[in-house]
Amino acid sequence: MKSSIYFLVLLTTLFCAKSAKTAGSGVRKTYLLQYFAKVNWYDAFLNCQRNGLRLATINSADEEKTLIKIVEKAGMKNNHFWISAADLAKEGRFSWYSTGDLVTYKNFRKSQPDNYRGNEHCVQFSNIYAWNDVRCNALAYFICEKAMK
Ligand SMILES: [Ca+2]
Repeated sequence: MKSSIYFLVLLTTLFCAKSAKTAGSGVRKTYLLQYFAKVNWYDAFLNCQRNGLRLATINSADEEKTLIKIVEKAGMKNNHFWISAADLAKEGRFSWYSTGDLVTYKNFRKSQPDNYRGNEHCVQFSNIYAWNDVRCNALAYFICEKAMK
């Protein structure tokens, strides 16, 4: 009962959220798409934290497949979404800032990451264009995740 109330509150707070379970990496998680407003990477990170979630990680091809299905189901195919990968601490070394783990599974599109003009340190996911490093103050929708117990 408590968890269903929490879920309702969550849905009210995170307008336009879409979720699904994924079994990748042995961790069950729920992805929630946020497409009520485009924000920079920092705001995306904080927004997830404020709602008891974390900016999304993608740790396997299976998890990415699940996420792609969620994006397609939501009719958000041609959009880019912030995920928590960034190389802010050290150029070229991408970490998941929401968990502190190094990024091991990667799906950057061809010729990315390119750190264009030396100013691209935050990663966006797209179901069509895969991953790209982008300026962290660019505006995009984002994806939060919740680890399931
Ligand atoms: Ca780039």
